[in-house]
Amino acid sequence: MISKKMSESLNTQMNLELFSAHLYLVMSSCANEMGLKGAANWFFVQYREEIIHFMKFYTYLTDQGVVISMPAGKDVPNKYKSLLDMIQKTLGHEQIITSCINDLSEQAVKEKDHATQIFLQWFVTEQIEEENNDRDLIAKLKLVGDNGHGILMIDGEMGQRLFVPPVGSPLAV
Ligand code: OFO
Repeated sequence: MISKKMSESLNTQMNLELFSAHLYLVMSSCANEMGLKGAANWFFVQYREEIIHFMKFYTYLTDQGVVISMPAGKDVPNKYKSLLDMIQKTLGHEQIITSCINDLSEQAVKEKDHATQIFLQWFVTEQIEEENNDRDLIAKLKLVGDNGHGILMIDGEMGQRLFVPPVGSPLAV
C-alpha cells in the first residue's frame, strides 16, 4: 500500500517520463531532417527507453492498486539549432529528471515507504548513465565544432546505439 501523496507524486513522474519519450521522438525527427540519421537513431532509442520508464511507473502504480491519471501533456519543442543544441537540451532535461527522482526517493524515505524506495533505486542508477552519455556527446561535439566531417563521425557512432530493454521490463514498443 502506498500513500495518496506518494501515488500522486509517482503519477506525476510517470507523466514526466512520457513527456521525455515525446521530447526524444520529436528530436529524432529533427535530427532526421538535418540529415543526421545516426542521431535520429540515437534519439529513437532514447524514446523507446523512456517508454520503458513510463511503463515501469505505470506497472508499479497499478500493482499498488492505484488508478492512474493522465492530464493533457504540454507542448513538445521542435526547433533546434544543431545537434549540440539538442544534446545540451537533453542533458538539461535529464538533470531535471534526476532531481525529480531524488525528491521522490526523499519522500519515500520520509514516509518509510520501503517498497517505493526499492522501486526507485533502478531510476537513481539509470540517471547517472543518462547524464553521463549526454556529457560524453557534448564533449565530443564541442571538440569538432562546426567541422562537418567530425559531426558525421559522431553521427555514425550515434547510429550504432541499440535498444536493449532492461531485464523483466514491460516491452511497450
Ligand atoms: Fe526516464 O530518464 Fe530520461 O527522462
